[in-house]
Amino acid sequence: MPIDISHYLKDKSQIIEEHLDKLIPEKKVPYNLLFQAARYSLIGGGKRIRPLLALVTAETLGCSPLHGLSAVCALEMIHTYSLIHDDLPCMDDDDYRRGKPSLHKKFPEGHAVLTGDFLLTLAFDVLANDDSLSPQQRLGLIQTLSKHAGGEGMIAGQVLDLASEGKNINLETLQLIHRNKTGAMIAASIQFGAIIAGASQEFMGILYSFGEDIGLAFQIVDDILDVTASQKHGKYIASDVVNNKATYVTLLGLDKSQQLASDLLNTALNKLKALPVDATLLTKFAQLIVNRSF
Ligand code: GRG
Repeated sequence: MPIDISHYLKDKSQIIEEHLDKLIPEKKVPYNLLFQAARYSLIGGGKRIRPLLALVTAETLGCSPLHGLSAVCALEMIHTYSLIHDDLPCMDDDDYRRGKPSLHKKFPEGHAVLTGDFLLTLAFDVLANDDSLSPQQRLGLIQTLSKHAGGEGMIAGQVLDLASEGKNINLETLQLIHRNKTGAMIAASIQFGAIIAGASQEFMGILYSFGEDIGLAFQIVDDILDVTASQKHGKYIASDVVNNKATYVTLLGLDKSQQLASDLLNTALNKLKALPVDATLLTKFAQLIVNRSF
């Protein structure tokens, strides 16, 4: 029977949601505010693209469903911390996130900084302690995450992004920013799935390259949606314009950006053909990510 990908992803998202809820319970401690704030940002919002990508990749490689569930939740913790910090007045200064007030609008700003720090730290704690995985796998995941979320990935991209605000940058610099700021965590998510499934170096390389293409396509689509969603909702000015940021749309225009995202998707999907497995799930999910409308 053909796979109903939407149904499949909805089921898995629900499981991720319940697991995140268990990983960050409220606590009867004098500093429970920290757990409340972490739960405010982490639970009940977001598309869960990164943990879902890791689970779908692992399953594509023949791993039993939900193996490494705690480990993939660490990806969502890092992603959520990055959104909390990105929304702060010293960065993008966004008042809303995931359909509700940003964390620093709901809690004192200092708490928002600390909650981001907490989620960042907790992610590595969760990885180190996922006893469904071997010590070697846990180490591999910790190495992958520290590299892609850190100074050779997401933080590097964010620094470049901040430094480029209000400047005329070229396409090469924009691509470097996007590949690091957003693409690195998407590629890391695919690598998580490959490590959890115990993939060979050869398969790991193919999947990683697939992840890099999808990661860049994801961000190009985000640039496109920033413009098209603001047009649709009657906002004349997209948030990237407000923040004086160069995007694929400002550098290439809407049509060329759309074409580039679609070319990247096709290139990525062709890479999957080299894998001796049925990659239907991963293919459908990648198509959904690149063709998403929110
Ligand atoms: C502060 C260290 C640090 C890094 C921030 C990821 C990031 C770097 C900033 C986010 C800014 C942003 C909105 C970038 C656009 C692409 C992106 C990451 C969108 C949000 O990801 P989704 O669409 O969000 O997966 P949900 O809410 O569905 O999880």
